[in-house]
Amino acid sequence: MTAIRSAWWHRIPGVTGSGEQRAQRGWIGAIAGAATLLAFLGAAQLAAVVSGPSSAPTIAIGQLVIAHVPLWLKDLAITTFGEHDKTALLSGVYVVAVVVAVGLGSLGRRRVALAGIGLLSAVAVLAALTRPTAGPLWAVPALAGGLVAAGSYWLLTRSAGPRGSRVPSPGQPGSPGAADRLSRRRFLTLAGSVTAFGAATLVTGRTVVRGAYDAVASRAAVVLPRPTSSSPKVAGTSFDVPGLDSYITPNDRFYRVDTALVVPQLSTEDYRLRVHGMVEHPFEIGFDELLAMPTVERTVTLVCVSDPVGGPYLGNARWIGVPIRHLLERAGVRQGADQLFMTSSDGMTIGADLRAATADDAAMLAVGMNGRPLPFEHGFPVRAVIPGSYGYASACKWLVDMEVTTYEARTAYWVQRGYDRRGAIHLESKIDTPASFASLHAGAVDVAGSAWLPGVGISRVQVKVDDGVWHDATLAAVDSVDTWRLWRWRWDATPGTHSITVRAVDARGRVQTAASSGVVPGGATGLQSVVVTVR
Ligand SMILES: Nc1nc2c(c(=O)[nH]1)N[C@H]1C(S)=C(S)[C@@H](COP(=O)(O)O)O[C@H]1N2
Ligand SMILES: [Mo]
Repeated sequence: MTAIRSAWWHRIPGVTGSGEQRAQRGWIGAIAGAATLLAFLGAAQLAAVVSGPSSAPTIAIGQLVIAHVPLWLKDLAITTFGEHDKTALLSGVYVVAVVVAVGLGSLGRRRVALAGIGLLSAVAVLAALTRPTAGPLWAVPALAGGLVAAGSYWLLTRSAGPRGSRVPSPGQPGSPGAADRLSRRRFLTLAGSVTAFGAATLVTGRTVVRGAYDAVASRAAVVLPRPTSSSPKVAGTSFDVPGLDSYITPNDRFYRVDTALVVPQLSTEDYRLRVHGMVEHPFEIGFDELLAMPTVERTVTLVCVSDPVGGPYLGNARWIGVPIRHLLERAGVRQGADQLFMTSSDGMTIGADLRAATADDAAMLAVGMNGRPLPFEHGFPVRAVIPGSYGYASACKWLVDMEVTTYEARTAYWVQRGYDRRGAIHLESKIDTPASFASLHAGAVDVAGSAWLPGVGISRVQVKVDDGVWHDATLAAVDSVDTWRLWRWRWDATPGTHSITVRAVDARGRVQTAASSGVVPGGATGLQSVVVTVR
């Protein structure tokens, strides 16, 4: 009751305190809260022009959440939202902010609201300053947002109250009802203006800030080197079966997994890669100098540890890049090192097995993907590709730092969160077609999919129907042992409900395990089955 009595919107003339009017006043407070939040976000977004898109409050808070999210929740988010996990997270941040702002606003208490604005600014400042790549300027957006929000709120609440000269006194023209309407109109006009200001700065601020920090022109100017060595272009790497993945995954269909709410934009002109740690000659290298080194083109399949059995988080591309071993030969690796610890421009850390990173030329710092400069989402201008380990333990995107070290000395991001440090990819296979629960006609049915163990290769794929015998599938050609291998099997389908199961055998003769394990800590294992109905 005290809260209601002390609410600022109670000063609007004509309030008698009836339940209906109170509810109406609550609405006014809620509108003030929502408008103030929008002003905060908009002003902060615009101010982020001095510090970059990642310093904006929603992004900084979102990144803070990502850094602390428990593994089960992260896996739940990936399985529920797939590659829309980032949109889902940002929507969550917005929803919480709106609920809190509207809730606090509807209390109608200035102190509570101002405390709320202060708290929001403080959280956003802290979130921004604790990001791994933050500078002191990263505090600016949230501070600017807080100031503008406090000002907006003050204006809004003042407009609704009778303070100052606007109190209608006896003898003045106008009844209390008219003053009430006047006051409300004034409030709504102001609320509309604050909302419009917030929305406009939010939308234009986003465009302005992204534009100021993008590297689109830099990427457009990149001319990829002609690889000094290229794996042969092999015929017969795919089958003409509808629903089967293509051997090479087009860039715009390649899966994307990372923790970046804003895709980093590094220009090649400013690009520097540091090579240091347990080496004789630490050095820094720029983009052009890197491209001047001998380059290779190799086809390598990338797999995410979060890929469930039969899942979509893998892809195969032809990468152009500089073998990591050339860089490390130049640096001179010292005895005792066993880890290549990589850091990206957005502060991700990825530790790769040093031996795997130097064993073969296919372990490279890639600059090209399927004949194009790396897309921004896939690590422009430089990323690592190391066959045989899941992405979290090999494939650092937006790479800016390589430290030769030991597993003992340095622990990478996902390993800190419970994943296996080596991250060796498991021998796996999947069925692309028919889809689960497909309804088919009896007779010839094409069953097809892929199987992979990058670094080793696939020698055989087998398919069985229900509890029948294993049949050998036909294998497509591959241009290296580092890629998935497409397979097909012609099934003479009989009416009824059937399950189709696949398994692979690697080039060393090992059979894919049927034992199923979950994603954490070392990646999923088990056999994929699809259930289909044949009429
Ligand atoms: N900088 C950075 N690099 C990263 C990641 C990341 O979050 N940040 N994710 C890794 C993971 S978990 C995977 S599976 C691969 C995915 O690469 P892609 O998005 O190009 O398919 O990138 C790896 N490199
Ligand atoms: Mo991953």
